[in-house]
Amino acid sequence: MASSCLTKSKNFIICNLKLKFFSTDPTSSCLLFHHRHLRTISYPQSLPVRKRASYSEVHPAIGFHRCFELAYVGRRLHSTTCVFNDVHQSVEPPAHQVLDFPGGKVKCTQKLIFTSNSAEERVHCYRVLDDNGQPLTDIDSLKISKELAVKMYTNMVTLEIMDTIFYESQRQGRISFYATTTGEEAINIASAAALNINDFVFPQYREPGVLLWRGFTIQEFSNQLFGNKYEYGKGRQMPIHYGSRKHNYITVASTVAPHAVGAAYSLKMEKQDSCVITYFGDGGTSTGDFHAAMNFAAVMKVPVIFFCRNNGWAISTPVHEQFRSDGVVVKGEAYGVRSIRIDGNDALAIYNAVYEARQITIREKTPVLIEALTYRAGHHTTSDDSTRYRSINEIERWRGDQNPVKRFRLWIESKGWWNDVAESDHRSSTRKQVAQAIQVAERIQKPPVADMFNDVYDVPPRNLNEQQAFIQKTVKKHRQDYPLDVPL
Ligand SMILES: Cc1ncc(C[n+]2csc(CCOP(=O)(O)OP(=O)(O)O)c2C)c(N)n1
Repeated sequence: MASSCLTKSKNFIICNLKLKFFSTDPTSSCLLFHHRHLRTISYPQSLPVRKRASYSEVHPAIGFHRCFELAYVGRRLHSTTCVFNDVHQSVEPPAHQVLDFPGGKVKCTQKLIFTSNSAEERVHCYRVLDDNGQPLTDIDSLKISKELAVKMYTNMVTLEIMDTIFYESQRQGRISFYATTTGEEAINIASAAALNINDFVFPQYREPGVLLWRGFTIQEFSNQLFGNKYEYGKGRQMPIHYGSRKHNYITVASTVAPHAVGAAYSLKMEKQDSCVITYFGDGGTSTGDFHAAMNFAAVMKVPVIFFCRNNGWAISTPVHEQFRSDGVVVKGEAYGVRSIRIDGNDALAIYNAVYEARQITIREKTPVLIEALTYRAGHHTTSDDSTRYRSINEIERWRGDQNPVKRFRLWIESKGWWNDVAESDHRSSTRKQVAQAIQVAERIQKPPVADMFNDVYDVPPRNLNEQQAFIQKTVKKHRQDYPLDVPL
């Protein structure tokens, strides 16, 4: 099987060309990992077996290829058993004692073995395009049309341009704050492309591309960043906290997962044919909320896609200081959630994985976890300088060789769907649109101060009325200290 390697945080992860979500059904015969002492797939009844050897005993001489083809080749192989053709003898394995436990029957073992805490063999990473944008497998079966592919690419470029210009406008002091999505353009756009507009999006904050894909205009983005009166949050939020009811995009609040699971649960109760997707970073998985949400979703069989953008860093904390596990994907297994690790810089891999996850979650009314390996190629936000805690070489490598936009461009160019002229036309018209939208947004009046006090209570409580009266009095008294374009 062809495979390639993704270097991340000094460890290698093997890239896998097969789209497989780990099953969490303990009765499934394709399970490699469920009962650690037992591999049901590996024992053809006709094959007499006396000895079952651990993976580490047999690797690499025998049995290796068989294990390798499976989607999951994680640390648990060290405590599981492998079949190999030239170690078969004529004695049947001893019958297992079975513990009839309330959570399900468990076979007993006489081996005193603790599971390993080190992931020497890491979970494979699903990938379709290689670093040069060439397919690693037959992708005609994907049925990605020229129209869809070009739309995905142009949206990625638009996002890139928005990031560049909005970031600069913060540097010029025109807006107070910004966070780029640099390096994660494919995650944003390809995941959005695989969803349906009826699916609800619960973003973290680095997913504006999902909203862009759904039709939020550059003017709407600009209005939010400048906090003018046309901004849907009425200027109550920091820049980048976008939200749009008509696009089923819940307002950014840096919240991780439980509210998304609750919404997905209600979709299930209402028997809707749609799902919820919730995005978060590797750092977000260190919150208790992530774990509560995963467990609730698994137990209540909730149609939610947990999409972890594992971009290597949570502000200045690298992933190896975030968790000791093999990333995030293995946590899905712990909670009984079907899971997959994918290359987050390969738009086609992301599209396939989200498309399939959506089918699974709606059809089976069950959660799915996707861990997309990528890299935060920009600073955390405009409040950060990432060169203080990571090398410029590391950043440059991900901006260059691993750039998801470049990789996808190589693919569409090789299909004859894109060329230099189309590229330069799209870039120059998008730059103009963003620049113009900023100029317009900047000139629009701010929302009135009164908007800070309305929309929550039908009848505002006394303390809010008092606060509103106090602020009006203060602003009137010190008019020169407050912006004149903000009505009271
Ligand atoms: C409970 C909580 N703790 C801390 C923060 C402050 N904070 C905001 S973003 C962030 C880093 C999150 O990193 P990650 O989830 O990996 O996402 P990324 O920024 O890398 O996309 C932190 C610590 C927060 N918002 N909430």
